[in-house]
Amino acid sequence: MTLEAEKLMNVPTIPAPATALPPASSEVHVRNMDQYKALYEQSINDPETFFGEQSKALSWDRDFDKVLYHVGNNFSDSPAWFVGGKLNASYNCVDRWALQTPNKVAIIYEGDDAEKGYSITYSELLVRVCQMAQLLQSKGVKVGDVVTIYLPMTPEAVISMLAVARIGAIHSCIFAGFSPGAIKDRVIDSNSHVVITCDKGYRATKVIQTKKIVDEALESCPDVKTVVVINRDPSSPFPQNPERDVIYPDAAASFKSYCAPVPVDSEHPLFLLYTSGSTGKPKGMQHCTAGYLLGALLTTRHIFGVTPDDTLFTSGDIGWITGHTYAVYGPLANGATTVIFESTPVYPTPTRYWDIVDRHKVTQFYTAPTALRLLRQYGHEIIDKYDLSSLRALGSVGEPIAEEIWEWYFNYVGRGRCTVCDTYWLTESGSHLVSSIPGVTPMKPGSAGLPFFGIKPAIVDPVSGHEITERPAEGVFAISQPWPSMARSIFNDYARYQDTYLKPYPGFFFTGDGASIDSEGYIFIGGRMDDVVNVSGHRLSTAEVESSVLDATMDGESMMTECAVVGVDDEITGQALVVFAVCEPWLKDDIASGKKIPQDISIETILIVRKEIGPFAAPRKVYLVDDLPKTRSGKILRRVLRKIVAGEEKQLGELSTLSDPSVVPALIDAVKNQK
Ligand code: 6R9
Repeated sequence: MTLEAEKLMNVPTIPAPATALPPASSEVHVRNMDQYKALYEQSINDPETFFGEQSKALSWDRDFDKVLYHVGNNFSDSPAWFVGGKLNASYNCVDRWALQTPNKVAIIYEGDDAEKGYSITYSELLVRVCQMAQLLQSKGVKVGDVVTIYLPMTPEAVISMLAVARIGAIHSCIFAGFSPGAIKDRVIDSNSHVVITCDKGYRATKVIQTKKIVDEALESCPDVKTVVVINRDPSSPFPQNPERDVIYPDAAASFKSYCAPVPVDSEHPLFLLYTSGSTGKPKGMQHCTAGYLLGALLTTRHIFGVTPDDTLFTSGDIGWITGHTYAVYGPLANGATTVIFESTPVYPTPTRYWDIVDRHKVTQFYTAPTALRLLRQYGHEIIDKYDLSSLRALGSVGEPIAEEIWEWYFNYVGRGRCTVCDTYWLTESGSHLVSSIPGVTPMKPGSAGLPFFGIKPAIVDPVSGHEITERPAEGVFAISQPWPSMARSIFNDYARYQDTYLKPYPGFFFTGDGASIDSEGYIFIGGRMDDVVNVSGHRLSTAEVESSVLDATMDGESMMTECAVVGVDDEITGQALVVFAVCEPWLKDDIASGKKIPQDISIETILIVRKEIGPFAAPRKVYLVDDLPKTRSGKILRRVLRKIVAGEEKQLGELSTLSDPSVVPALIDAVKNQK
């Protein structure tokens, strides 16, 4: 075990024991550690009985015949959950509450201007979902078709997702920060013929020309025959294509206020969500209906303690899995209220989150460390004037939460009363894998906590591929038993799914992260073991960014012969991207003759990545270098580049595999000279 892992494991339990903290719900579902342990044991040793019982939380159109079906052991063949069952996700999230409590608020919307916020009740939500569903059907959308949604955090994004699910189609949400190139790739890969978008987005007074971005992307997507445009500002024009565009809400208003949901099989795909992996092409992670929905429902209920009386505020965008599971499906499947927030945490003031918690009596607040790091800079005094007493649980997601941020969150936002649920999970897992449970499991700062029901963690030796069973242990974080909300495939590419998750460590589902586990079973996440960089909680593959740099042209000619992208520590965003690029000979000549200035080329490269992938992916710095550190077999040693940027050139480690060691001093000079 490394010193670092040992250090982590010695972190004491925080002074306020969790049992002294209030549970996250007055109607607690898991009451104490003994009950957690008993339920956990059952969920692992007898998942069929456990999840069979838990599945009663969903409404079924047809009961399933078998809880878990798979051939052979573990993951060796696609496990299927709730086989033979039929249900509909939008019925579970909307109808059953609209029938029982029609006037209860389902969605609270907050944008830039708090005065212009509004709420939507469950009965109103049902009408809007039904009308959108019929509009989609009228445009030919059928069971199993993929509909792309490119929308900012608005109620219409939720309505669109649920409308797609209502008719048995599959939604593919694309984060509204993505650029035309990234949208095009995802629309084509998912074979979408229908896209739902809006005229404009609004963030901290900035107006985003959403429709224009989509139009640009769709220039290369001839198969898209319909674009549903949510017209948010009827008073201002936006580019229209009469042959393709359908304007909402006008076009939906003529449909009936109710249409029956289409029951689908448990394993029927509910959505695709594209995420980055080690290789360039983003993967369309495919989630199924019953297992996913149950995972979302149970984690929201048991970890955050959400009941129908609660208001959950998840700041994560619906373009990411956090928004899917904890801003949409989790809260609505539990009949609770969800806050959909379109603006930024610092607009108009850095107290926006606390203001929302206070005004709407938010009971569970869920955000990412990157936002907390930003807000912490403004001091805690500005938080003190808000009444945050409604809060019962605080969630953190996307990256490890550093101890000082954890303490700030716990002390000043939670005021020492709320458990910090450091939730560890990923797009592929569908719902939380590891977290503290308020009032149940004690918190250890630095640790995400204990596994959720049905999650059997394994620490695997990266070299031998064998599970390390002694405790404490450190290695690759894997899961050794199927769980209901795991992604079922990569869209249209099950072989890639197997190669990425099942084959690296046979018998286990590989998460991509390293971790350690202490003698009490507490899990400490170490970070990605592949070439994935986490910028503000957004997963980016270095290969994806590299390919956009390599595709870059200037004056019609390719700019770079090769490049390497690495992630470096960043105070606010957690990690930031740094590019090392080698210019094409013509560009080198132009630089040498003074025709081109290196700074301009660096800026141009940053702009190209912004344009190709999205503003959030903009590299912090582009270094123009003569060569990259490569092994004799041509593999780029990104580790060396990371150390050089971090100023740790004395700790470059083993360099004997480099084909040309003289590149190292040259790189160190380049980084110093291009500060
Ligand atoms: C939900 C989400 C997944 C990657 C994951 C890991 C990192 C997420 C974390 C965490 C440490 C936590 N990650 N939660 N690392 N502690 N509590 O973020 O999904 O966008 O797919 O990212 O994020 O590295 O592998 P996704």
